Amino acid sequence: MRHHPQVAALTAAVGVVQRAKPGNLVSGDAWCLVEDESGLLLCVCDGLGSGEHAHLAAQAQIDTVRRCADRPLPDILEACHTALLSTRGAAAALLRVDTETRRVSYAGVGNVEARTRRDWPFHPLSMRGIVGANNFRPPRVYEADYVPGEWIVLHTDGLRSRFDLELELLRAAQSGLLGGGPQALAESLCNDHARENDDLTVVVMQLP
Ligand SMILES: [Mn+2]
Repeated sequence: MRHHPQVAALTAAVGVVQRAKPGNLVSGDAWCLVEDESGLLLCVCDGLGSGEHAHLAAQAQIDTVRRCADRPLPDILEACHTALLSTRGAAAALLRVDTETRRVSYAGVGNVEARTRRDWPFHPLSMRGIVGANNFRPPRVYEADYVPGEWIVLHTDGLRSRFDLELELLRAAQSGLLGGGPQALAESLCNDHARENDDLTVVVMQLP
């Protein structure tokens, strides 16, 4: 199922593929993109397990991110942790893109990952833990400068993480696929690297 309702009005180029585990009506993954004057905030999350209860945890995460979007990343995740205590919990990653200072920052907990090109010295890692579980601690925040046009992928564990973004971009450029922008790359990553038996969310962004 493709799903990119918020994307049309944005200056950032974003591609998204999201689909539920086969046999499930709802996905336990969720994502959102919030835009303000100074930039963008992207969240991708994966409610524990799958189905309705995972979906509820992921929606609580997204609701909280939208409500707290102007706060520092660790504060947003703390607020999410509180909001998710009554749920199963979720893995979550946040990416802030400050388009004025051309800085990006990332904070992640659990099995949601960010992938970047080798040449860009920004390789943020998600910390162990679950938002909404007792072992939660606010994660480390990774920051870097960026040049407009740079690529980043955030994905849940419905996508195998053993791909090389640099290589994928090179292949996509050579085959003409990159003319389709981030959406074409997101679909290609899913075709080649999706796990069969999990919810899947892949967000590809070309930074503005
Ligand atoms: Mn998952």
